[in-house]
Amino acid sequence: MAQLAPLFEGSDEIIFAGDIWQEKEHRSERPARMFSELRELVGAQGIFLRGNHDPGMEQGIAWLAGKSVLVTHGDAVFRDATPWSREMSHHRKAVEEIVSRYDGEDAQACSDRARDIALTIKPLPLPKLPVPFNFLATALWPPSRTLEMFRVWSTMGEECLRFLERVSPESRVVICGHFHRAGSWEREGRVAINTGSFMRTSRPWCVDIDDEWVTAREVTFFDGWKAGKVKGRWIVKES
Ligand SMILES: [Mn+2]
Repeated sequence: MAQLAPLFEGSDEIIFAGDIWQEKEHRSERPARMFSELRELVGAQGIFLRGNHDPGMEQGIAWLAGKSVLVTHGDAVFRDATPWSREMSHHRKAVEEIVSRYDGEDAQACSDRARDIALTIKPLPLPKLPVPFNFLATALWPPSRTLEMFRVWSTMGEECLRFLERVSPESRVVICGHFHRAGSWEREGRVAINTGSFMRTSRPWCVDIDDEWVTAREVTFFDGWKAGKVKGRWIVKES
């Protein structure tokens, strides 16, 4: 866990945008132990937002620089939270019932709706195949799921921008994860930043925010984790 420390140097607050660990029906004690080590490492500076894998955490959204920057996990962006999930077809009715309870179009309501959906959906066991074939099999079957994943993958930047415009038109930046695709998307003075996934073989981003600038950097793993190459830089508020 200490190898993460260089990433946090010089920060007053460190926001984690959800899915830090598998809170629901985890199979070993290791994730819970690692999560508590992480909490210890960042201490009072850490702000842990909930994601669909850890929906029990209290806070779902964080505002920075007034209401210029919104940080949230990303499942709030879609009305059905994780439309590509394997479990969705088994819980379609319950999900529709939750969606119908939320007509609010503010960020908090969208986040709460996503939390309720995450708490309702029970993870399905993976097929009994060796890793990584068990994951691959679920990604490729049924084909409608593969298509849905591809659709979300290719449109999620635009979706995040539309979400920000809908829930907080006065805001300029939305930062999330959830979609496992690091990148930035801009339209009409707004920017959506996705930090991607911190899973093995991924190239995640981190984002520095100060009074003036939002700076996205690629995280490198050589010789301890570090914030490396700048991938994008935006002024927090238009003057
Ligand atoms: Mn997620």
